[in-house]
Amino acid sequence: MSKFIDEVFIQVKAGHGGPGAISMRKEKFVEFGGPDGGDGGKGGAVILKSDLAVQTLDKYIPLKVYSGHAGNHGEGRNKSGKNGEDLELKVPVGTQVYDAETNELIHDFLSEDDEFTIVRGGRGGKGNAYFKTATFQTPRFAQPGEEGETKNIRLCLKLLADIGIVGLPNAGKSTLLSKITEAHPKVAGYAFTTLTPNLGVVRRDNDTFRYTLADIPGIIEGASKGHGLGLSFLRHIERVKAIIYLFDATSIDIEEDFKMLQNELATYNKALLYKPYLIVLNKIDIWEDQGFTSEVTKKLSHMGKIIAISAEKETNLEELLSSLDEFLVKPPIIPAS
Ligand SMILES: Nc1nc2c(ncn2[C@@H]2O[C@H](COP(=O)(O)OP(=O)(O)OP(=O)(O)O)[C@@H](O)[C@H]2O)c(=O)[nH]1
Ligand SMILES: [Mg+2]
Repeated sequence: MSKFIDEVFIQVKAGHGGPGAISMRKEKFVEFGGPDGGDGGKGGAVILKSDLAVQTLDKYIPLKVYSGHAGNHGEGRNKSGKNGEDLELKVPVGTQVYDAETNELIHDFLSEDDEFTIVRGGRGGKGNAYFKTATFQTPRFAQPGEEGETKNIRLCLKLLADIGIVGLPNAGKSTLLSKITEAHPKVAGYAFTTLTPNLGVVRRDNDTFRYTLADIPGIIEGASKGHGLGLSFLRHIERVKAIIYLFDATSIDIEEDFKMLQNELATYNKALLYKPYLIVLNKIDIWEDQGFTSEVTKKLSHMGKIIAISAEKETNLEELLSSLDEFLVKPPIIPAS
């Protein structure tokens, strides 16, 4: 199984500028050739680029230094040194780049193929030809080239899903994701089957309208204190437009479960409580008497909008999806000309 690394500290270091050359022209019949030392090349930058094919930060080695190449030396005959090659580092869409020292957000990769130069290469040094003046004909010195910038950064991946599914372990979150998207997350009858977030794409209206859904690990009471899998994965639902609170409809006290989930979410980030949400009661197939479903739904109606489903038996999924559609802006219908 591939790792799912969503946070890493690294150092980025741009290339040193190449030194300028000290050189004097040597020509036949010219007794004193003038200075012709070329400038050094610029150091290579380090550029971060978002790429849809990259899904995690697991290729980054913690604390490793990622460097751009140094610029080449300048040469005689006024030849400039070659610029150092840039280093391009690919990151997943949704990666945020922080200054590791100040914790300031430097850049947020919100779309694919976004490029950001994180450190610039040093300027190449001027060769001695540059320093020649009317009164100073033979400078025998050149600049050494500047050092490239260095930064300690923290890369932090926050998935850009439209809707997040939150619930206790075993509620059926992954089952739901597997039924309404093409994703195939692991499903099993024990707690903490899901260890890292899963993403799936919902395709609506003949694929003219799509949105992404994130299934995250189950949350238990005390998760904010590190119980279960903790709460760090909640960063992946920080940016969703809406939350599905998914419950096992047969659980003893859904209202209590809901309060617990909201408490844990609030401990992580209070803003999560202000997101629009939908309450979904799953596993209604377990009841033989379906009258139970409407009874429970009615009893809990003060908690918000409720939809009762069976993810496994695919009951009421269309009703659920059309409610989810309302959280998102559909693209306008362009009339055929
Ligand atoms: N009867 C019934 N069982 C279901 C339904 N949905 C899921 N299950 C079962 O419930 C168990 C847990 O399902 P998962 O989808 O793995 O649950 P989860 O919420 O992702 O669990 P964690 O990843 O551990 O948090 C599995 O045995 C599923 O087959 C349903 O609608 N009806
Ligand atoms: Mg799961």
